[in-house]
Amino acid sequence: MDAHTREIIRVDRLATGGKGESMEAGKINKNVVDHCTASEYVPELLPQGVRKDLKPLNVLQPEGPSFKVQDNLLEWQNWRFRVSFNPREGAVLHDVRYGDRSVMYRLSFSEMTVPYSDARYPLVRKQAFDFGDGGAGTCANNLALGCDCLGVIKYFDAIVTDPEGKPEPAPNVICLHEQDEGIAWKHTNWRTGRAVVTRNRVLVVQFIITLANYEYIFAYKLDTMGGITVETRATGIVSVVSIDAGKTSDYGTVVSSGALAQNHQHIFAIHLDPAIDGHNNTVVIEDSLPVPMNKDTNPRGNYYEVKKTPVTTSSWHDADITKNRVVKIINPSKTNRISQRPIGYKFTPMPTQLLLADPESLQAQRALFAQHHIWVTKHKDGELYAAGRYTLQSTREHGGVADMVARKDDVENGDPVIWSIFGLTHNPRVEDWPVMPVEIHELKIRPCDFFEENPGIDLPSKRNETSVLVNNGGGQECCGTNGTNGVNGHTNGTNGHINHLG
Ligand SMILES: [Cu+2]
Repeated sequence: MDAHTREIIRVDRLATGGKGESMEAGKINKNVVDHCTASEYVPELLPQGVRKDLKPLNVLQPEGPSFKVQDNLLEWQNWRFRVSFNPREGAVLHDVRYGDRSVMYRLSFSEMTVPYSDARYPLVRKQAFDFGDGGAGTCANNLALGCDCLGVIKYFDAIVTDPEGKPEPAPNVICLHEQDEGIAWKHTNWRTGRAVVTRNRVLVVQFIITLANYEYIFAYKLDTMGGITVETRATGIVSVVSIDAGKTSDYGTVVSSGALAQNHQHIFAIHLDPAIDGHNNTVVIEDSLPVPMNKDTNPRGNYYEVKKTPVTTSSWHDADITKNRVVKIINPSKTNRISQRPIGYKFTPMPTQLLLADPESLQAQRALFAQHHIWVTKHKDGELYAAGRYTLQSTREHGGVADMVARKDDVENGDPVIWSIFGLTHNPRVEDWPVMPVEIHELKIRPCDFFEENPGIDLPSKRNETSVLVNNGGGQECCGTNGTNGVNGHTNGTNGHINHLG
């Protein structure tokens, strides 16, 4: 359609064939959906109803939450930061501090592209940029109590712009809550049997977007041991096209009679603007490498080398599991008193598959960011978008990370920005229909010689008084009496057979 005259110019008919068949649409089949079957996900429409044997699991916080909120300032377990919300990126964390020390200047979800792999026209054009095209903030859900998270919840409202450019209130677009995250650390002294166990807890800052068929759940999780996890969850309904009855296809999976879910990728970009005890930071690529046996330095062959390479110029890097590649962000002018190494934070770039489309293809040209796991650029105000500011109907990525890196800025001992790229190659399964179970990715940013001991060493190891034994509700001791861990030879002690380190 000509958008100005609203005149229909051409009708592109979709091919509905299978393996080995023409890329062109064949004879028009007026009964194209006759072989399709109904697929429901709304509970009251499910023919089998919902399962009945799941008992309630409640999160009770009788004394309220452990966080404090004042406007957009959040404080919790030594963490202190601000949260904001904008139409493009959704929720953003600012000025993240632990105690009185800065960790992160700005942390955000920057972009995501979803290129599809169906080679037939016009499906070759299927490629979403959820942040640049749709706007993560604009598409954010209005979250509801007792639905999207459990426990004591704080919601934040925001203002977005409507299509006329007018301000529009967006209620409950961010939720904040605490979550039990399993065991934080534990040790049982095998000589005395004394077990000390603590629980990790995370503060979750979450927002959820619905972009047409898909849902994405984005969360920043700050933990009680100085770590920050950036989490993405993909769910919703996979995108499908019609396929003739009985046929299969190389372009995807038949997930329901007549419905072909095409193969595609979801490639995310996280924007990390660190401030490790100030802005004077350096990015270091750390590899662990084998060392050949050598009579002077490695006489028995067990030694391996940890090689640290500072990133001096803006550049891209790729994950490498064969080298245990770690990205460290250090402050070269601050030394950890204990290790005598620079203080820092680190993360392991996720070794997920990068963009598969041919480098010359339109898909690849539009998403240069999706072709490497790590981009290191120099901070420049306003540079927040991995695929550039304007992605809608783009023909090439402009002003994205590839252009930023091409400036060859000096990034050592300056103000670097790191872009972490990861995602999933999603070749659908029948189980992804009619609505897809969450696919989770986590970027784990952890302190590395930032503290002088385990920052969670002072977590209480108190017995949880509400935990009960199955069936009788009795209170057998699991980790000691009076709220402390004690010697216990039964459930939590050692079994007396420890003869080896291990
Ligand atoms: Cu998918």
